Amino acid sequence: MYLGLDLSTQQLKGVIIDDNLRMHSETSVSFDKDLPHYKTKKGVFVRGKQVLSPVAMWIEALDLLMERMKDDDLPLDKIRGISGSGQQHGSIYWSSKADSIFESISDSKSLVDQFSPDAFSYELSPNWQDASTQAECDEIEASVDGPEELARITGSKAHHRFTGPQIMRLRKSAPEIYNKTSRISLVSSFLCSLFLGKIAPIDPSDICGGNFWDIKKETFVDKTLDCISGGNAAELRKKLGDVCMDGAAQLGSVSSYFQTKYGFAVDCQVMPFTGDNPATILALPLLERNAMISLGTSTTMLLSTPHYVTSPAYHMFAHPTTEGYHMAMLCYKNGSLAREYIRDSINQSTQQNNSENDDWEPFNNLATKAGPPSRTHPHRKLGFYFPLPEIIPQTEAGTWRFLIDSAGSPKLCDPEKDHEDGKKWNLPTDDARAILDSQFLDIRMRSQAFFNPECHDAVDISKQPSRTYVVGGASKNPAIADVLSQVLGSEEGVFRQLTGSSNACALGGANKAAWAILRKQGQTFEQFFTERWDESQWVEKIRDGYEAGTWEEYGHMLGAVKAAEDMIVSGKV
Ligand code: XUL
Repeated sequence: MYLGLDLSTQQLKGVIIDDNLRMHSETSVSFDKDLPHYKTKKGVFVRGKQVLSPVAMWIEALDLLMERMKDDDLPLDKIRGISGSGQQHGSIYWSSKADSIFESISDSKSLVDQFSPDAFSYELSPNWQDASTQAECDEIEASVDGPEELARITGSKAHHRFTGPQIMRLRKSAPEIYNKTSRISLVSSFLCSLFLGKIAPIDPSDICGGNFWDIKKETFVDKTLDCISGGNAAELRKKLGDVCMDGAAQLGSVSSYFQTKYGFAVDCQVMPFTGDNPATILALPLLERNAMISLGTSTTMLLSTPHYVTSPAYHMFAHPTTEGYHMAMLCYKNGSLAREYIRDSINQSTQQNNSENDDWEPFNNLATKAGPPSRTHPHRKLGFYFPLPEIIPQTEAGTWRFLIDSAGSPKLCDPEKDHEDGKKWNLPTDDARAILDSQFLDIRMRSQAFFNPECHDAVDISKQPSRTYVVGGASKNPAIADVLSQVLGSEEGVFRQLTGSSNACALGGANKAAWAILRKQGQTFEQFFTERWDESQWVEKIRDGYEAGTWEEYGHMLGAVKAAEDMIVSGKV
């Protein structure tokens, strides 16, 4: 058996799988519900633009999760390997007492009572939703000649939530805390440390979420470390510790605390933990040109690719398991919430329902009836709906609707007033298709660089995924899945994950642990997984994917998407 953990924003989850990577059990602890004394809302405290979580809550959650697993008689004694994941970018600040606390840990007391508060120089951990570090981002980008260059070296431009800007803000706003910090962990390596019984190294993928790791050279970037640390790169490098470049490294046995208290075997091994997104791509054998799209509160597209193609518009990470590969990620803040606003206004306007009603049928009917765009029947529309400030394209909150003229140029439109080729924008009915088209067209526009990078023809069929896996709540909505397939294509089809889709990150961690223990010499994670993979048990094909003609018509919209987004970002609308 193999154990995979995931320390996410609102929950700590644990899954156990067997040798064939089949799910055995799923257990979870919800922070707000199960640990209400920390008084978090959705797992965090919001203080203006700052978003933070109490570290003690996570430690207490771990004992609670283990107790639940033990109470359920789960075979903890049969677990041979442990790995897992954590929300990306968060940082944990250890004090100089941490090492001795790890060494003297006793099973007669809880973990939280032994670690908190003395093992930490800061009792809070900045969360990925934090948006307080614009000044730090500007300085870090300037330290390497701008966002393009920072993305080229580290895989991403500077982002508010990234660990580097967060450490820098803490150093500037609370230098006494920074100076008292002897080590800094990421959420993933922090959770790994608790199992290992000492501070664990960061893994090759999660380290890429800090704006301080050179992906190609596999070293820290002195220039950004220098900027973040205020001129003492060497000291910050020491605080961050080693990066373990082997995702399957056996770091050591699970600590005696877990052996005695929960019955883990003496030789149960702990492997590096990774970020939640890199762990998600390990929930399936995600091969080259396969895409994974998560349609949740936010929308995320993940790809495994040998091509290292960078841009300030998205993220590249080192692959968590497979040498020579990278994980590309598009991360949109406005996913299902934006779609729900339109669904609600449609329901209100048809007087069928009130805003409490979450019926998708009227929205779906309108989206389906509108059909895909066509150059010969020019009613092409694009709509950008950002109730929250958006990451891609980076812009403030707002709504923008465009009519596309016959030459393919977008014109900002005032709904129900402006006309283009005799067509106008009907509110709110036209919003249904427009939001789906625009959300998926943006994914297509930005991800095409990874499919056959030598080819620059946007409507060459090699510029689409070979297959797409969809996960998350909205993947069950048939109209949304239809539009997604029509826009993005996918030669082999669009598939939905059947098991473990709500625990994909924890499952990916467990799969990684199994691979680390069971792999044959030189066997990659994908080879190991494919050997055990019975497709019909794991995924269901929900759409054919590539639809000749339609996919090309959408390709002819890409220029308009780029032009419309440029207008929004530059304010020239
Ligand atoms: C990725 C990101 C989030 C977190 C939390 O860059 O910020 O997806 O990993 O899930």
